[in-house]
Amino acid sequence: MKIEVVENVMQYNKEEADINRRLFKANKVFVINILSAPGAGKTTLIMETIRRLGDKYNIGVIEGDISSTHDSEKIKSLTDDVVQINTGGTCHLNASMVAKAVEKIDIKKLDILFIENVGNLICPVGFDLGESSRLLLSSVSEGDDKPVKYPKAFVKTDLVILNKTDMLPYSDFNDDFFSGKIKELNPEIEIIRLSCKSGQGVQGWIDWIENNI
Ligand SMILES: Nc1nc2c(ncn2[C@@H]2O[C@H](COP(=O)(O)OP(=O)(O)OP(=O)(O)O)[C@@H](O)[C@H]2O)c(=O)[nH]1
Ligand SMILES: [Mg+2]
Repeated sequence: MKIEVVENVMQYNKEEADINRRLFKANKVFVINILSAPGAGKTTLIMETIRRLGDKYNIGVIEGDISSTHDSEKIKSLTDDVVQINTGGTCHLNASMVAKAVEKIDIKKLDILFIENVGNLICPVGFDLGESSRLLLSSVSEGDDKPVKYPKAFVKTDLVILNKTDMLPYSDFNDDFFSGKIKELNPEIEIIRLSCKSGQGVQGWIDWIENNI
């Protein structure tokens, strides 16, 4: 009985995600769902991307957090097209929350929509939001063992970014171990290494967007 309820929830989410996907496609919006642990740099990466691509594309942002408008206020300094979802304790976004948030944005005028998921490497993984691509953002300060401990997050993604590479000289992060584990889990996946702080490698991410949009 319990299993049936869980399946129903996931089936409902899938149907809602498909509706979102059709809406995004009809409006030619490239939607990127960003997953990471808390503090890996999702908001910083979104802001850096808007700084670099904001003159060329109309970029909107849906900010997912358990509470507060802290991140959306930062984004607001760069674009008006930002909507905050406060999940009120739920540890991930779902497709219905995104559908409601999208009603508050002029989706027709957007080229790119970032969805910053709730910082968490477990719960958001199973919830399709209707995105075009999923990005798993990891960072040097979290350690090199995240692919071992949270494997599903590294399997169900279209791209992995390793952020905060400016911290490599001050840490014992082993990139061979990190990338080796990811390749075992997801042999075809691309890994982009960058630092939002120094700017090193960020162009690789910008190129990835422009090649996939
Ligand atoms: N050293 C260094 N710090 C960074 C880098 N990118 C982001 N940070 C810092 O990391 C901290 C967290 O960054 P955020 O962008 O808020 O991270 P987040 O993933 O959005 O965090 P949550 O929304 O709380 O999950 C901030 O103090 C950033 O300035 C980087 O490349 N290098
Ligand atoms: Mg954030």
